[in-house]
Amino acid sequence: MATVQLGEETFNRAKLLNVGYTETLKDAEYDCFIFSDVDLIPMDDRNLYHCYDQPRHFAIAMDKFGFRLPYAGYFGGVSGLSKKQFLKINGFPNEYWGWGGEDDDIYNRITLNGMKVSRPDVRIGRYRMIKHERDKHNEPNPQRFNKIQNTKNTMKKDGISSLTYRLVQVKRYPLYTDISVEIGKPPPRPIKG
Ligand SMILES: [Mn+2]
Repeated sequence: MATVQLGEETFNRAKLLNVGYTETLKDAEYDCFIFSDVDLIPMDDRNLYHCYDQPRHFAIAMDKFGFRLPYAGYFGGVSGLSKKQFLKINGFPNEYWGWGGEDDDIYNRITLNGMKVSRPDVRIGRYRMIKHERDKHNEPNPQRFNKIQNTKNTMKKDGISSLTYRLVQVKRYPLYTDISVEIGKPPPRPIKG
């Protein structure tokens, strides 16, 4: 399943992943979900895409970070959760607009709900990222530092339980389904002064 955000509003990665989860379950009763950025190519076929007894972080050694984990709580790129693990954390946050922070929020959700992140060996969890410039409409989110301090308070309300979107197009191909959605825009920010 590939999910595409229509329109010209700020990009929202985690909300699109929630859409992917929801739409996938309309096809069959899947119990394991692998969430991958489009630009990450796994380099080692021992990095097995299935679910584990704890939420899995697969992309732990990306070329752009010198094939190392950039920091202990990193959960970006490619991850995998069972349906049970996903629901335990109320899915992913819908309110991270623009680049950054949503993966840290997901990491917080996992640890705050008494789970631990599972990872492959660093020699196995290697990835190449297809080189790209910063995408339009995906500027760094200046609210991200503040928001990841508040996961404990926000995760119960903001997540799969509060997900809304409008399905616009579903295109089925032999190996994947392409989904285009309208997911809205960030709330207006109060003007200081
Ligand atoms: Mn990238």
